[in-house]
Amino acid sequence: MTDDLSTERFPEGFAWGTATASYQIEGAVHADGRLPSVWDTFSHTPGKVHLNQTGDVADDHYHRYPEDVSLLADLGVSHYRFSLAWPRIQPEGYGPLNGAGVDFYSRLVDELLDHGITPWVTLYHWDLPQTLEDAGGWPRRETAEHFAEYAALIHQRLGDRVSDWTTLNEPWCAAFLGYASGIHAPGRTDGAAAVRAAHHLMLGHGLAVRALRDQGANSLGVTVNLYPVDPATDSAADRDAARRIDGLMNRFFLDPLLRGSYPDDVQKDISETVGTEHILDGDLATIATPLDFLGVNYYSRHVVRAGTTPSRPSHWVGSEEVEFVKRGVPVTEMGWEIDPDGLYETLTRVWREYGPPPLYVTENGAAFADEVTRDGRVHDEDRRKYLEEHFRAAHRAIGEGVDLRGYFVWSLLDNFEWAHGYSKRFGLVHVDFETQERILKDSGRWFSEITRANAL
Ligand code: IFM
Repeated sequence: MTDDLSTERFPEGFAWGTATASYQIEGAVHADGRLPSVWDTFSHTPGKVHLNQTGDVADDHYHRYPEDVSLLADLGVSHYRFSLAWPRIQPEGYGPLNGAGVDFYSRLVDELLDHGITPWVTLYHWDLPQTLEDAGGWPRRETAEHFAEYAALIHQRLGDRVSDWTTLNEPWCAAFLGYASGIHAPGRTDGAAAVRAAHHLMLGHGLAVRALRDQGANSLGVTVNLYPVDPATDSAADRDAARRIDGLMNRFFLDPLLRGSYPDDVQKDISETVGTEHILDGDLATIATPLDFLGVNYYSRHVVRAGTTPSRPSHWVGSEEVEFVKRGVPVTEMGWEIDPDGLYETLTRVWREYGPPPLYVTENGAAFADEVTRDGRVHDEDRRKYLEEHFRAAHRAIGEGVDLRGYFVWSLLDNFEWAHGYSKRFGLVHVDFETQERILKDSGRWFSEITRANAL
């Protein structure tokens, strides 16, 4: 690395980007042959999402993508991370591709390339075709096989123009929020199903990596969401609570993906809930198929202590009694503690303990209660400061030898924040959900200076 890091320059060629996900921005849920995903079903089930809001229209990105790509160009980003809606491309989750759905992504990719922006595709950001959920969902092994088939088919159609492929976004959320606590789609509350879902998500990832590799792909990765987990005190019980949550949140995914094994302590923690019959010979070798990069999503830190009363339903399978402690430090609108050091710790830890392929921060950002002021602007200094502090933390990790190649801000646009509906705004661009008017926030203007200077 030849750059002078003391001037807080980022390495040459550093990928600056923003990230989005299909269900959160596209809308057009009935357009051109798309069938429902689990999120359509979930959001249309009364009481599941804030104010019963849905992704039916969202940011109407399906129709407004040219405007959104020109916003990306204004931001000066070199990369754009977005996900493909499986039920748009292969509406039932198996069988032939839906040409009209493929064409949408083909047009989007061309528009990005015309603006000199590298498309960075995520194959799965939680919108499982409802047909596959009806057949058993991720707890069922066949879903992993369907996923790999879908990956191979769409790679055949877009692989001539898209080089960078991420299989999954945040398998922890898809498995444990979706199947254990049920606060995300499909809303099941079955800890054993969640553990099996996690395994099959990772198996699907490994099968897809192999399939794409066979087709010549050479920039393949997966995105996990990681948190540093600290004990509230130095007591043995609190330290054990931290071990448990770190195990389920971080190591339960990093170990299989990067070492080809599940952590023994976590297997023991969950053993009363679920057996290991779903793990077949060869699965772990498939899951640990070598990668070209690892995507890290980082938002906050967990501080935990031992508790006595299990809370159910819970996404902390086998550790339902652990309590989460608030330290009283500033939080975002999500209630998440702002902790840039946690990003530094996460990146350096993964680098040190796992010796992974090059890293990318595939998501980091913050929701704040933005307001459009009379000058027609959004003066979101809190978000700008949040990003600056996190960029500095990433820079520090690079200075200590972490091979971090890029940083994607979550998110390009205010969007459908899952169970929170439209109540949490993460965008660098403000969206008026009535009129669909977009306004570049001050944080976005500032970000465009960073991307162009490649320095803080
Ligand atoms: O909006 C989500 C995204 O879909 C996945 N990562 C976290 C973001 C903020 O909650």
